[in-house]
Amino acid sequence: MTLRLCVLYSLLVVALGSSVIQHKRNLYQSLCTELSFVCGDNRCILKNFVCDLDEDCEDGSDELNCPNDCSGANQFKCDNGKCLGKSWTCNRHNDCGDNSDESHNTCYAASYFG
Ligand SMILES: [Ca+2]
Ligand SMILES: [Ca+2]
Repeated sequence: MTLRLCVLYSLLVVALGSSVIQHKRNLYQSLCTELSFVCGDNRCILKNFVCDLDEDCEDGSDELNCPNDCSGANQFKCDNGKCLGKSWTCNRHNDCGDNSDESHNTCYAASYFG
């Protein structure tokens, strides 16, 4: 019985962990705060998800009126010129193709000097 509970618990931890690694989904907030962006349907998402090249509002309103030169606060420009949402950086996955989203400079230096 104890072993069984332990196995169940482990599965739960793995499931929760992978849902974090699986980027962001089901990200509508139950409460809108000053850190929220209000979508066209009046639901809220975190401001960090605005202009990150990924439609998080159902109507895509978080990706309207965004810079198209990769200069947005929630965007990251790879060394090879590719543009990513910032949430794709430092996730241990080479999303740029040249690994610049996972480089030491991107993931550590910025936090020391930024
Ligand atoms: Ca977005
Ligand atoms: Ca990445």
